[in-house]
Amino acid sequence: MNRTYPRVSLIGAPTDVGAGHRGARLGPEALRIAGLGEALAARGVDVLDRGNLDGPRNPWQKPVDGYRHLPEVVAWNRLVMDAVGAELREGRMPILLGGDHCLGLGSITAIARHCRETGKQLRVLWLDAHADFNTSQVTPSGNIHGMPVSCLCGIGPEALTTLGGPAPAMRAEDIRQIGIRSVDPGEKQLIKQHGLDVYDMRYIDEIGMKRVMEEALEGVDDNTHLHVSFDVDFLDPSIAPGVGTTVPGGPNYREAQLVMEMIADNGRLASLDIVELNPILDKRNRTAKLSVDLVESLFGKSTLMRD
Ligand code: 5AB
Ligand code: MN
Ligand code: MN
Ligand code: MN
Repeated sequence: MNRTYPRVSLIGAPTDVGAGHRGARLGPEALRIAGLGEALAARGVDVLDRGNLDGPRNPWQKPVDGYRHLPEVVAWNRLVMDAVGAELREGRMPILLGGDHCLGLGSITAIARHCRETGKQLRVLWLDAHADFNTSQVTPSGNIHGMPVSCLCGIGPEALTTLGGPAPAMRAEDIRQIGIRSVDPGEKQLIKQHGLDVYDMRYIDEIGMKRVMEEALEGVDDNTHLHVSFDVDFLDPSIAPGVGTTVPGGPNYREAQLVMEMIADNGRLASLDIVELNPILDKRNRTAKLSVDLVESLFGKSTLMRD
């Protein structure tokens, strides 16, 4: 299969203001050191590393009214939204190097706006152990990296839900969540209420990753902007220890590869977040290297003889 890829821009967002552990701020450097840029270039991709965004430091405070570091989370997401939007306007594919997953809000807000401007349909694949659909009322932690999906759907503090304008950035039906295995009780109710499409580990065990991906990619056509939000804790912790919130029972190496390969075969990937990598908790940058390996598959490096 001969593939041509759009030009890619790497955007580093070195922060962990949305998380409950510190260390995800080192994610962008760990991914660079693991060779992300070089690996993409070796696949024939035109890659530009835009360096790191410069936002507020992590004040490391307790939550206030159910949110930890809300002003800092808003500031970082504005920076990310603007940076991602600028790449899209130039016709480049943004790859956001997080940073914690609160940044998915800024990234997808920019992408959703781009879709409205270009008349494209949006499809988000949310690869994660968690649904990230909490609110200040139901969150067990106050950590905003557990809230980006609800905020994108218009549920949350105004400063976050109106980041890109008065209307919600996204509809619940625009997203498919894959690999989910840790959902808080109040969060579960909200997910049901809003009808989110969740392919949890039980479902993956029962029908297999191939069919799950076929379902998740159904309807993704030439008129679709496909965004992948890859929370590294999606992966089983036995292969990916370098994350703040490990949950056992995740996809193994081959299942994760298949996810990436099937997205590559679909051919509509137009933007990507790589988030929640925490090098402080990693073993010799192993999780960063695995992430790079998986991104190579996302860009068509098949382990099989299909080329
Ligand atoms: B991640 C938890 N649901 O809200 C919460 O890593 C964990 O971006 C959130 O998926 C994990 O604190 C957020 C318990
Ligand atoms: Mn997440
Ligand atoms: Mn997660
Ligand atoms: Mn996490």
